[in-house]
Amino acid sequence: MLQKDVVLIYPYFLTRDADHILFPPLGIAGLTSQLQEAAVDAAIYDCTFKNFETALREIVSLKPKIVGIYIMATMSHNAITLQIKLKELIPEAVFIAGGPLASVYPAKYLRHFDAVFCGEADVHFPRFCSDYLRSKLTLTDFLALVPNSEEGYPGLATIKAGTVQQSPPIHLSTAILNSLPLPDRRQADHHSYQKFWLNKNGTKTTALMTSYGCPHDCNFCSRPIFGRSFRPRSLEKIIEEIHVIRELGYDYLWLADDCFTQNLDFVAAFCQRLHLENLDIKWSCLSRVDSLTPGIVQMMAGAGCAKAYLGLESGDNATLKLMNKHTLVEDGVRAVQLFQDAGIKTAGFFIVGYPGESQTSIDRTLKWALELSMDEISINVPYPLPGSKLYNQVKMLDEADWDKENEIKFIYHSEFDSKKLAAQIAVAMSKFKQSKG
Ligand code: B12
Repeated sequence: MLQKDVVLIYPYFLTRDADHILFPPLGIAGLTSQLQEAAVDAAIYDCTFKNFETALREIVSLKPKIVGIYIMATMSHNAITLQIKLKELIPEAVFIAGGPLASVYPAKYLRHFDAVFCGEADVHFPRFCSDYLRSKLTLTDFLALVPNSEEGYPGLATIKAGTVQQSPPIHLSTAILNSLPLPDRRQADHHSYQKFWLNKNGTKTTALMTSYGCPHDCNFCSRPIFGRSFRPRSLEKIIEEIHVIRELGYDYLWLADDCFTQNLDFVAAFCQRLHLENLDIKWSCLSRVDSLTPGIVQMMAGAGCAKAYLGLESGDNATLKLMNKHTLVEDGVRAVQLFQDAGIKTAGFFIVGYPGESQTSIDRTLKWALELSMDEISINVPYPLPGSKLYNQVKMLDEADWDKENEIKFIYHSEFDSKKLAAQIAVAMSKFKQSKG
């Protein structure tokens, strides 16, 4: 393998972790294109289809000067183990962490990494790598010249004189986001990803972002990277990216936006354009249940939307209020009907055991989840992600760890009995499966 200046690692191992949904990582693909545009030789190392030992050997063979590791919930242990082993094998390399979990716990990851980039790392992380590599300085000497302010590298956290120093992260403007090169999708193992999806549901699915951020403030949600400022991408860029995706052989898009139906003018423009381009591609998206119109849902169907994932959360208006969801049960009923009428499949997310809700509210939610006749449902207990209001509201268990997948188990001190709730959820899920034949 050729030597690389920067290697960006996605520390997810299909062989070691539970199998569910897989996509080539988009964040590090974007950063890689930006590094390449800045004439920095960069590679993506996606561990998904590798085993740990092969990954270590192949990364070391690239002799990177900078190793960047993405960290989100469930990947913390893998990321730290990789960093420790790689540091033994390539001690001269600089190790940098980024991504959603690293962004909320920079001090924790600075115990292992030389630096953490918090929040949106576009533009500033590639600039940091390029400046550092060109400087020929040691990292300590280079960092000594960097101010801890927006004039330095927004989002950069390091340890200086024994204390954590950080430049506050910033949200990039729509104009800047639209000026970025498309993510480098060429390096992904498309054969393995497509084989996985064909076996799973007969499609060849990959992820695409059409917008960033969500202005809503649901208490259980954390928005560690893109925050509350909704920024749609330019349609030109989106369509160009879908052409690339089609050329790579994919036929189905998972729109990974925080909330795709946030701005209905944008949704309408996207659907019109997709329809005109005749790209012959189906897609799914995540939608809120309020403010939809029959017209927009029909346009989505006409443009290839095959499934909408709806954040229904609770069948009880008082609980929706506790969640600060700003929707009503009636909005949910209407939204499910609109999608069903348009021939779009529906999947619903429900939460039971929310702090402060009653047993009657839980029973109502479980009953409602079955009554809606959706195509897929997912029911879980709250999962307070760091950065969410819920996280600050509850007392986390000492053993709560972000490596565990979201199983039906409280990771905080709850007033509900998790075994009883898990049994209730199991009954509801089994009735749901029976209803689907
Ligand atoms: C697609 C997606 C998935 C996919 C796969 C992830 C993937 N391949 O990217 C699937 C559906 C499998 C998934 C599953 C889960 N997900 Co998810 N997912 C997303 C989603 C919707 C989009 C990710 C994406 O592509 N973003 C677009 C790119 C451009 O952003 P990015 O990856 O964050 O990259 C930017 C920065 O983070 C940074 N950066 C990224 N990598 C690096 C590396 C370095 C070195 C540096 C310096 C910077 C850096 O720079 C990038 C550009 O600004 C996000 C929400 C979101 N809007 O981002 C949630 C999100 C990442 N998921 C989340 C969660 C909780 C989960 C689950 C645990 C859910 C569950 N309960 O089961 C699972 C576990 C996954 C697993 N594999 O173990 C949380 C993570 C929270 C946290 N604090 O870690 C998020 C943020 C959603 C949320 N609001 O809570 N997810």
